Amino acid sequence: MTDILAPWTAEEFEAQLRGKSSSYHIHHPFHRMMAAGTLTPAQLRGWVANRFYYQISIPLKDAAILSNCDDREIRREWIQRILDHDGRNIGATDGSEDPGGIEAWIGLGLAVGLSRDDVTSLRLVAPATRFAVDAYINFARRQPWQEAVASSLTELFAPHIHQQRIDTWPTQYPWVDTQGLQYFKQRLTQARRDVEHGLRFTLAYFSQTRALQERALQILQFKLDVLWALADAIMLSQCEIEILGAKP
Ligand code: AHQ
Repeated sequence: MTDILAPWTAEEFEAQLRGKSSSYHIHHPFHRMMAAGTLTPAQLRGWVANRFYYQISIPLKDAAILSNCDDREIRREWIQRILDHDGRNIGATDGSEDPGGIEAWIGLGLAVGLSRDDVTSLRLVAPATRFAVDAYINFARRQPWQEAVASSLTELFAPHIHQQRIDTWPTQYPWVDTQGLQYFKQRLTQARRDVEHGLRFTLAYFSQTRALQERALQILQFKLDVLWALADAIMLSQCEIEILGAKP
């Protein structure tokens, strides 16, 4: 059916993409509890420890896109995403370096009372967390790189959730060292820059036919479902810990 429909205009296509904001994980009960300040310290620590698996997987996802992508101009922009997370030495002469987002997320772990080993050992990561994140990474490895680019567009909605944490945690969770919020602060600019690139490409590439535009919406819904399933996994794993005691 979509083969005979005319493609949406770029404005209509972008509105369709942005219209999926209602499926974004900011509306998940766990994130609504986070914003309301009703998470226990253990639940907040569980979220930080589980989300670390997502954070360390993002560079693998982006490296998969680079390895599949034959367009040098795309690669020149996309590689910045790996550096944002892994960090790099900025000035070889003065030895200055950017420790990167993964290190900042470990700092978030320390700020909520976890040890570096609690976070980096991954021993607190629930099986369903791994399944949700691995589904995203394997999508990026196996699908055409153009589809993996489109899947990153859940970040259309990310600045809102990062800003929400920056605004609410100091009053809702005053026991958390505010230095730990650095990760969310740096993502505000990085996410906006990433989305500008990913959206520009997606609007151009997927606008060739209505079927391609519908495929882009399907891909975005898949990634929205990954983030929703990730929140499900974290919320349930915390219930299991409360019922069973410490993680077996
Ligand atoms: O910290 C996040 C991040 O680095 C990324 C990369 C991007 C992608 O390539 O899929 N998505 C993403 C997201 C991050 N944080 C999530 C959050 O709620 O803290 C949001 C998530 C996204 O919206 O996709």
